[in-house]
Order: sequence, then C-alpha cells, then structure tokens
Amino acid sequence: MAASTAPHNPMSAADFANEIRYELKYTQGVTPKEATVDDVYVAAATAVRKHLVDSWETTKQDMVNGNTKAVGYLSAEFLMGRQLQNALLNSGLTEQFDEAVKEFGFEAKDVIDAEYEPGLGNGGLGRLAACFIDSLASLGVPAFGYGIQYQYGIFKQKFDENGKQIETPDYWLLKENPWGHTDYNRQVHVSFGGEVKDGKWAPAWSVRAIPVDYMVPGYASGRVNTLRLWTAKAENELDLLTFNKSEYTEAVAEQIKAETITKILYPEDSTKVGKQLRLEQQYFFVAASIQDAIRTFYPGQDKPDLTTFPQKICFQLNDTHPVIGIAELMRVLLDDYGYDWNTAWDITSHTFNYTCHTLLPEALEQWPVELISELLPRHMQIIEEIDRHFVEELKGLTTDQEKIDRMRIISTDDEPKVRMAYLATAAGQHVNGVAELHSELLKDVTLKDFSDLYPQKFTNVTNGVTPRRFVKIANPRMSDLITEGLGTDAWISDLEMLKGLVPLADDPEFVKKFAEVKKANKRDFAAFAKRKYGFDVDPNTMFNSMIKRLHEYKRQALKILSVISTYANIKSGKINPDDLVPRTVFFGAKAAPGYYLAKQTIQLINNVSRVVNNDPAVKGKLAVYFPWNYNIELAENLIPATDLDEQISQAGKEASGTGNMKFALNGALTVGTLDGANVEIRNLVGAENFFLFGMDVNEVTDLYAKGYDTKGLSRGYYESDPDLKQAIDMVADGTFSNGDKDTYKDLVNDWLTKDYFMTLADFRSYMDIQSKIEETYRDEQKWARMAVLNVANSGYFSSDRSIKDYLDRVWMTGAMPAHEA
Ligand code: RUG
Repeated sequence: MAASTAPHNPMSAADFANEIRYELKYTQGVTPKEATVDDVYVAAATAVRKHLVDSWETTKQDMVNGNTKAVGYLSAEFLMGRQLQNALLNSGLTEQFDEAVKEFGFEAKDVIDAEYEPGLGNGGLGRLAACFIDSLASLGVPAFGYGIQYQYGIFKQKFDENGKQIETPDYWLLKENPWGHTDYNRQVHVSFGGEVKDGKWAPAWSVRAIPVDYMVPGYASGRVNTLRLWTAKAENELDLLTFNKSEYTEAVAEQIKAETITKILYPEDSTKVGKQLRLEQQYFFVAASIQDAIRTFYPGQDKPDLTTFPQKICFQLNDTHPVIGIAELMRVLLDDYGYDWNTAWDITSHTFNYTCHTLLPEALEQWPVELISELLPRHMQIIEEIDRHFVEELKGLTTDQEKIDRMRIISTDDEPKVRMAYLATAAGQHVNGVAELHSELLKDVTLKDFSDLYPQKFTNVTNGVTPRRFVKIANPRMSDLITEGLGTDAWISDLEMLKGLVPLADDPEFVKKFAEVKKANKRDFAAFAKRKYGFDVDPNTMFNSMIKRLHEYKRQALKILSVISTYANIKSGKINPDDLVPRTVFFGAKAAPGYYLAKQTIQLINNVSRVVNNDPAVKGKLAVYFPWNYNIELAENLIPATDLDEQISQAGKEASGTGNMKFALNGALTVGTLDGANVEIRNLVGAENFFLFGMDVNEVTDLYAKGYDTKGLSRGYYESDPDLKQAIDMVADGTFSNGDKDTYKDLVNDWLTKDYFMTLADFRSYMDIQSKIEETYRDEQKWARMAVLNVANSGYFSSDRSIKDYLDRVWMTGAMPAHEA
C-alpha cells in the first residue's frame, strides 16, 4: 500500500450519513424519503462545511493575532468551479460521502452534479485567482481573496440552428448556495459622486457592501482561508412615501441603482454609462476590502496606527481592475486618518503589488479623467497629485522629457485618461508578468520606460494550476497510477515529486498502464458527452482539444482551417483516409458578446462540425464537436481524456496560458508555438516531447515590419499554398453555410486583407507538424511514453510553486506557524 499524506477523517460513512440526515431534517426540513438530489447535495455541503469551521476559526484568529503578514488578493474574477468535491477532499471525507449518499438512494456522481457551477470569471485570469487561493490555504499562508459576488456571472452560451452563439443570463443563485455565508453583521458602506469641499470629499450617495464569505480549505495544511465576495445593497431599500403614491418602480429606484453594481460580471462598457458601472464595481469592491482589512487587523481600535499596515497585509492587484484601490488607500490615510502625503504614500506604496496579465494594449484599462472626476472626485484629485509627484521623481531619474511625458499616469491628450497600469506600476512595490517570455516582453516593450528606470520593481512569476482540482479530482485514475508508481501520494502537495516518474517512462508495464488510463478516460468522456450534449464520440480516435476563450490571437481559425483542409483533401482523394489517424477535434470557447469576428469563427466551427460529422466519406476518420457553454466542469472532464492539446496563439500574444499546464499535467501532448508558458513547458518536458511549429516573436516582429497586416501580405500565402487556398475558398463558397456566400465574408475578407494575428502565415508550418503528430501517434507506446514524460516534468506548474515564488519575490511573507496565536 502506498503511503498517504492526504487529509484523513476517522468518521465512518454511517456517521457521515447521519450528519446528512441531520441537515436534511434541521436545515431543510425534509425527511430522507422526501429528499431530492438537490436536498442531499445541500445537506452534504452543509455537513462538510461544518467539518471545516474549526480550522477556519483558528486560521482567522492566528492571522489577526500572529505576526505573519497576510495577502489580500484583489480580483474582479474568481472562477471557483464546483465546491463539493474539493471540500470533501480537503476534509478527508470523500470516501465516506461516496458511501453515505447511497443511503438516500443516490450515486455520488449525481449529488456532485447537482451543484450549480458559479461563473464568476471570464477565463484564465479568474481561474488563476481560484488556483492561487487554493494554494495559499494549502501552504498555510494567511490570505483573503477579495472580489465581487456577481448575481449573474459570465453568460450561458447556446448555439442557434445556424450555429451562432446566443448569450443568455446565468442566474447561478437560482438554487440554494450552501457555500457562501452572507454576513450582514459585517457590512460596510461605500460612497460615490458628490464634490470635494475644503479638501474633503462630500459624496452624493452610498451603498451597503455586504460580504458573502466562502471557506477556502487548504489541502493537508489544517488551514482554511476566506474568500470574501461583496454584494451591493441600497442604504434604503424602499421609499415608502413614493410607494404609497403608487409609484412602485420609483420607490425602489435606490435599490435598483445599488444592486446594479454587483448585478453582472463585466457589463458592456462601450457607452459612458457602461464605463461608469464598471468603475463603480471596481471601486466598490476595493473600497470595501480596504475598510475590511483595516477593521480585521486593528480590531476594536478607533484610530489605529496605520503606519504598520504594510506589515499586516499586502494587496495583490490582479490586473488593472482593482487599481483604483491605490487612490482609495491614499484617501483613507490622508482624509480619514490625517496622515501627511509622504507618510500616506509610504504606506500605500509598500502595500500594493501589481500583476499584469496581458501584452495587448487594449486590455490595459484607461479611465477618462472626466469619468473619475464625476464618480470619485477626491480620488481624481489624489491621482493628479500622484502624477505630479511622480513627474518630479522622474525628473530626478532622467532628463529625457519625452520619456517622462510617455510615462505620465494621466495622459496629456485632448481627452485625458488615467492609465491604470501606469498608476499600478508607479505605486506598486513589484510588477510581475505571468510567464518568463511575458515578463520579458513586459519589460522590453509594454512597460519599457518603467523597467528602464525602475528595474528592481520588475519580476516574473510563472502561473500555475492547483494539482488538487486539476489532477487529483479531475483524473482519479491517473492519480492512482502516479501514487502507485511513486509509492506515495505526497506529490499532491509537492508536485515536483512527479519527477520520480521519469524512470518509469522506460518501464513498458507502467507506460502500458498509463495508456490504459487515458483510454478509460476517453470512454468516460464519450459517455459524459453523450449524456450532456447528445454527442456520439468515438473513444477509439485521437482526442484533440482546443478549449479557451475565443479570440483572434488564440487562433481557433488556424485550427478550423486545418480541419477543413484535411476534410477537403479526403474528399478530393488527395489523402487516403486509411492513411489518417482517426481524430476527434473538440472546441470549447465563448466569445465576448460584442466581438464580431470571434462570433463568426464560432459559427464557422459549428458548421464545419455539422458538415464533417454528417459526411459518410470521412466517417470514423474525422469528427468535430463543439460542446457549448465551456466551463470548468467541461474542462475537468475533457482534459484527462485528451491526447493532443492546441496552444497555437500567435507568438508574443498569450501572456501565459494555464490550460497548457493542465493538459501537460494530465498526459496530453501539446502542439504549440513559442508563446507564453509554452516556452517553459517545452523546456521542461523536452523539445522532443512537444510539437513546435510557427514563427517565434522575432519572426512575427519582422513580418509586421514588412507590412504584413497593412500591405495585405496574407494574400501571398493564400495564393501560394493550394491547401490553404482550398480551405479558405470552401469557407467563402458556402460549403459551410448551405450555399450562402455571404455568411463568412467578413472573416474571409479579414484573412485575405489583414490577418493581424498571422494565421495564414503560420498555416503551412502547422499542417506540416500534423504529419509528425500522426506518425508519432501511430506508435502507441512512444506516444504514451512522451505523455508520461510530460506529466513527470510538469510539476513546476503547480500553483503551489507560483505562490512560493510570489512569497519570495513579491510579498515577502510566508506560512503561519502552526500555532502562532
Ligand atoms: O490571457 C491571459 C492568459 O494568457 C493568462 O494565462 C491568464 C492568467 O494569467 O490571464 C489571461 N488574461 C488576460 N485574462 N484577462 C486578461 C486581460 O488582461
């Protein structure tokens, strides 16, 4: 028997069943006989939550009473995924649960499925935040996650009969939410608008910020941290006088205005009102969190000495969304506590750090000065003052006036804007990118002026993913095999131990078992896909997945053009279908509702799927599936079943990627460019175990310099490559739109005239690597060996390692001693 370090609870399954029975009776008021699967889910969740309460309480106390600096992770997104399995794992109750629910007539799987997945994030950034708070708790670091309890998360995606994306609201709180505790007794107030009188802010209106607290249990650490998501409520819910005049809507106007703030994740912001709402959201959650941190770390003190604040907590700004917090902390220190500017700045600049997650200039937020002045007039004054001081500081560092102008926090154009990334960089102790290449490009390109003058601020922390959710829970078969191979399950909290699998890559018996695990996972996924989407997936084909947000730079277009080309070549007889490795291609992707070309790409993929899957000529050889509403559940099911993962963004555009790490850790091989964390994955797993193609960053830069996107150079690639031409012509000629030539004309036009992300330029290289992939895949043993080596060498991509890097390079803190209080 392998040694285990996993959380263990001595409770029997029968006793756990009693706890569920108790909750059914005393919390929900139903008998076991009446209990539906939803009832049993809520009762089990409530029961398991109680097992975590003691650790939660001691963690909170130790955090406040001890001397270890805490981390406040400020993030507009926390994409947590379902909670039950994770809570069971961390309280050592998984096996008891599996048994116990049978007593109520249900299978564990069905109870787990009853949980509604909250979608409080868009993608990688929000999921990273969730992995990070898991690792913080698992490492015993005192930490808060601070964010927003949106009533509606990311939209639910459906496809209409033409394959177009339809967005519908995702009211995730439709069902009971046993995880979040709404703590009305800890509410704070957040103000907006008004004017500045005698240097003091006289706001026009305010709302109540009410915390909804989620436990964040660590794995085998005995620690449970808190994720505190704020929800907005009106100061006065109802205007009775107005109501009694029968003006019912007006009577709840204040309620509507307040609740709108936390209504929805990323409201459309092309209008001024939309922008205002986003800024309201950002200010709302950071202002509430700052008040909360002061109250937490100086309990019962009316005017505490906040010069010690940076020793109590440091705030990590997850992208630009929480950056207004810098002006807020300054305001609190100056106006509410009466500190002078230098003291306030000293405290503030030692409190914040900034993570940048992008290289795309359009993703670095800039708020119009006019907007901030209206909504937060005192903050605008403070930002102006920060800008003035910053310019003075810069004058001491450089004589290059143009550089100083470029670095101004407030732009000097006709419609001045506050550049939030610059504010964060000027005020933060550290600025980090999220993969080595990204951090280099951040220093050399995006924030070059800053890194020239403040090189010591810049560092890299490569992203990571939690092995608990994305290996142990998502891939139990492979986890068991790893534990068997290593003789221990300690790898779950020390993922570098996976290196111990390297010698097993040369053990044919182990490699065979590994291949069998993948096959079994594929069969499971086929069953899941049938149940959930009605798809008839053939598990005996290669599973080739591309799951991520739909964005031009990620180049789903490249993948679908390659599929079309293969399809066309089978049809024309250029390829003998018997020479092909039978393949099933999976896409999962949501496009931003206003992103036209991304939505056209979704429509195209769906229609290629329709045509290919219905064509007997390719049956058994090529199939394309696009399960709708890509979410964490789908990821957890598809990743362990995937043979080949697509990470094919244009080099220099994907900051890191985290899907790439999840796939490598689950024994999928990657076809990818030298972009984001792919570079590090390839270095670690070995170039011979990674399918590299396409231009690198320098080649991309050179091609832009030649005028690729401005002079229409993509057309040359189209003209000179018959496969590419044929594929694009098929998109244009109506093959995938029932003969209608107009459906994809904008997409086709973009490819042939601009193609900013160089899909066409990388097409040939991508097609060529496919031949190598097929040849490798035919040798089952070789492929499985490469997959084992991917797993064995990917331990570095644990979010535990990322957090350790943050502790050493950015936060300068660590784990709490076992009993610090
Ligand atoms: O696009 C990036 C990913 O490359 C990265 O892995 C992830 C987490 O760091 O963040 C994504 N991201 C970037 N999400 N939103 C932004 C906009 O700044």
